Amino acid sequence: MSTAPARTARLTAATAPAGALLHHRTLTPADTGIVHLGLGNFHRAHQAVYTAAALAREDGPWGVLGVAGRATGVADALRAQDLRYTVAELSPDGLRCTIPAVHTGVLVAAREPEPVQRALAAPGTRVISLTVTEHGYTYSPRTGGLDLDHPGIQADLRGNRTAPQTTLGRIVRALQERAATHAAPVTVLSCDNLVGNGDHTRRLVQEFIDRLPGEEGEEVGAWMAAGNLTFPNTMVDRIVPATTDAERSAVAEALGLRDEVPAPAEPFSMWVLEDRFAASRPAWEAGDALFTDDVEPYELLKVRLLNGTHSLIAYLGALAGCDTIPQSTAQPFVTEAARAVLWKEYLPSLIVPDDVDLDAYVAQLFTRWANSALGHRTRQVGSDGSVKLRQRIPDPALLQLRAGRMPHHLALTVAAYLCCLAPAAGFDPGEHAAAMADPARDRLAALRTRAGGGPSFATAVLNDGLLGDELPEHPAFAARIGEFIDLIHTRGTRAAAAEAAGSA
Ligand code: CS2
Repeated sequence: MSTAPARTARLTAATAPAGALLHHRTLTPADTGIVHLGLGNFHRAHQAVYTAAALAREDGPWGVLGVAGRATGVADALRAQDLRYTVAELSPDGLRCTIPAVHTGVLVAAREPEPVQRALAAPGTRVISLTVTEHGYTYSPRTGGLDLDHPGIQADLRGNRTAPQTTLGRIVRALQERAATHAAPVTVLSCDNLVGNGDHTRRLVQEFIDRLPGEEGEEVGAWMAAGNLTFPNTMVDRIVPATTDAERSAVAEALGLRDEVPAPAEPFSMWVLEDRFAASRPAWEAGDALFTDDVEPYELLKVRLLNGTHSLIAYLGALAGCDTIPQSTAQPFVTEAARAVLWKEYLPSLIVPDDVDLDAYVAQLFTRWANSALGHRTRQVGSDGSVKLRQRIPDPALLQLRAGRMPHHLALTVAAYLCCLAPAAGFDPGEHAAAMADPARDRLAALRTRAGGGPSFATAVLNDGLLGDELPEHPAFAARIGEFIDLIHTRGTRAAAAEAAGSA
């Protein structure tokens, strides 16, 4: 993996430079208070950094056991590095390296299911946190409930308690164990970009329990109803790309040490949480996390202005041959479309929190997207659109449509997504679109083959539930998406964006 010379020493507990450590306690497995599902870069560059700040301010049992779902690479590299890794903060001003050192262990659920279940059910576990991406919640975009067609969900609803395959299965099976052993209350903390992420997780957990066969769910259901569990809503924000050799080399040069798994991140970071913890929590405010009674306005602000606009930037950019988000926003037509969707179509659906200076927030978004030191790829943001767009598009689009206005740029977002994922025969959306992963790719391709032109394809997709069950009641929206699809195919992405700009 590494491009650093083999003789460069590896980052470990012994070699980690004291000046880069964010706190100075040596944690042991006995300090584990958080079991975190999802060992990706986002967790390692976000929650881990806040937890390090909390530990630097006050002592507490807040070590993190990190659990990867299936991939073994990060977990194995972390074990070889005594659980140390670098957060590589990248901006045009340069590189800043810090080492959170908050992990007390790492596991891979698919490889080591039993220790994972034991850790989730352990009395010392006070917080079960999640960054499993929108896709990891195995929910159906159509209903918002559990995806009952998902083979993992089907297996887990039937399966045993020791080796569940899905995140929800793992959580519920562990909660059953906690209920049976009268274990301490626990907080389930979703840190993913879902609107009302805590409420969403609670609903899915409840539905999973309700669907357990026979009386299997009774005990845990009663335990949950007795208030032993909380699901605070959170808003999380930090742009965190995938690791490449460029970051490995930059870190090796800066620290003089080889880190196989640095987590690149932008300098900006924000975390807003509801303070509803079942069994206490780390002093995350030490890292500037904001605790509030009402996270929703912050979540909507972020999921729509940042993530929603991000999707448009990713799909238009990929179709225009751009590898990265900064390359995409360097195209004037993309920036113009981004401004239009943000100000005219997302913003009217929001109540901006009092402490947010909107102009400054939006200006900062464009600066963040333009961070060329970061190399955030259009294919990363464009992946899993089928579960991401469900969170970003329907409510703002419905608000406009019900007021008699056509949200042209939201339609353009969906059209650009569909052109990336399911192009008509003979249209090449380019390598960046081809590299986007999406659980709906095959399904969309089948709908595309059956449909004639863009409008019939868009209608079929909406009727299939891609964006929930209310947008199909507005056929003009599908028709507009279809027109943009045809325009992209016949006259190109810029022409479609110009048409949207002219209509807005
Ligand atoms: C992005 C997010 O991939 C995506 O869909 O919009 O991952 C975004 O970078 C983060 O939410 C920023 O906090």
